[in-house]
Amino acid sequence: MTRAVKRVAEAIKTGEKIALIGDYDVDGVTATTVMRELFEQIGYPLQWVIPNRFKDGYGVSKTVLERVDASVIITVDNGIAAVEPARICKERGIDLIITDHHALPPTLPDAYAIVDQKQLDCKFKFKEVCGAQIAWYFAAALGKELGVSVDTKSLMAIVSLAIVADIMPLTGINRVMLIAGLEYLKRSDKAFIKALKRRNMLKNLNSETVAFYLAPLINSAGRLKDASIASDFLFTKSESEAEMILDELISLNTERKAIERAITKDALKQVNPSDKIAIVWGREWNEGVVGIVASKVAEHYKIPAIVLSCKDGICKGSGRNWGDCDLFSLVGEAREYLDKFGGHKAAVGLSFKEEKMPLIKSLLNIKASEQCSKDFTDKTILGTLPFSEIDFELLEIMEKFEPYGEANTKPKFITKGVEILEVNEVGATKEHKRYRLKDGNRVFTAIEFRSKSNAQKGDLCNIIYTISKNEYNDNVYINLYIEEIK
Ligand SMILES: [Mn+2]
Repeated sequence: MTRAVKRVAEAIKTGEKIALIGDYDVDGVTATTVMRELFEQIGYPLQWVIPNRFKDGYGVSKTVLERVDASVIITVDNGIAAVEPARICKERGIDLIITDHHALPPTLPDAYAIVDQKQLDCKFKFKEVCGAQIAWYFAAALGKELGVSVDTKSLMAIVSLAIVADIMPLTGINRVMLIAGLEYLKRSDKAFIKALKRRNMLKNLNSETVAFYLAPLINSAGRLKDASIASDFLFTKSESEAEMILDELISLNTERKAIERAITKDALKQVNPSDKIAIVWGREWNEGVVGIVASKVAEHYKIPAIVLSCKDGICKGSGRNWGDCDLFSLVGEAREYLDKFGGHKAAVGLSFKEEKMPLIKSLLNIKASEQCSKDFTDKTILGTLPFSEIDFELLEIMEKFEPYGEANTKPKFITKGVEILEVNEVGATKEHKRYRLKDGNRVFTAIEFRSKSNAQKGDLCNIIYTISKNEYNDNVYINLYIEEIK
């Protein structure tokens, strides 16, 4: 970090051109925006590029390098595997500064500086942080090096989105930065927050609304079109511009959902019941949604899943973990057959030649059966709970442990022998169900999203669920969210 910020400070003092290369997911978009804000605060021009998923692919590539004209290039949320681009930079006399958080490949790029907490000799205590957090530390360090005061609170507000979206464990520094960041975000006068509020689309700002609502919205730009739109959304100081971009993001997100639904349907059909890892593919599936489809397949079959889009003999895709596997080390077993590979325990990105598919499929299935335990039990279930124990006091205790997310999941409970008083299909496509459930003499309303059960009125069931407080017309209600009913 010291070497990196000294070089950038020198470039600023001597008036060199500086370029930034980001990434198209929420983490990369956020990290890019943090750096844009930083350079705006410093008052120095920054060229910035977020690679286009469809035209450029991931990370520093030849096409991206063609678009920048600078003697110093900084990467955020990518670069740790950029061996070839680093060589090209060196050849052209460009000092490449890599800031990344991903796991280290066997060969590191020959860059001017590498800032990645996963490096073995790195003393930074927290090993699971996201790219935007590394960018934030970079911003603070550069401000210090230049003797300029940087508004790190405003930057942390944006970083909080990435901590949730990049599925960082919500423990240690991540928890601290998330709580503080969300607080700054709530109080901030950022144009995109105002735009969301004006549309009545942001009643609560917490880790759940970020994960389920804000993150998909921001992601939709890179998945379908170009992630630069999303960075502009977070960056703009103009409310009218923020509202215009918001309209575009909303329509991209709607389109994304439709594409994703169609591909998920196809993908689910390809999985065999005996598979230990689902590896499914389609001809020219939209590369922007394969990651989400992978998490849907993983969730459905409760095994790790890789979803690939194949075109011109090359398959590119994303994997999502399930259970207690380490997906990065699992898929790493097939490294010799892969052209590109990167990621971490929970998610990977990869590409390989289509002809290698059968080989990779069988190899990873064998490795998965060895490395991923079959009797994975959901450690987030706290225990059984009779309805008589569900009250506002319990909710208050649960609120003290917020924000919930990865490695600090919202507690789930089991109640056995619950009677179904009423069941209704709800939602535009009737895919969700609303129940009235009775246990002892207490009755609660429960929601099951994307219902998989066919439990009927009058049945006695066992349920796994989380508890939420909902405010409606100035009244406060307790609702159950059903994970499983059977
Ligand atoms: Mn990332």
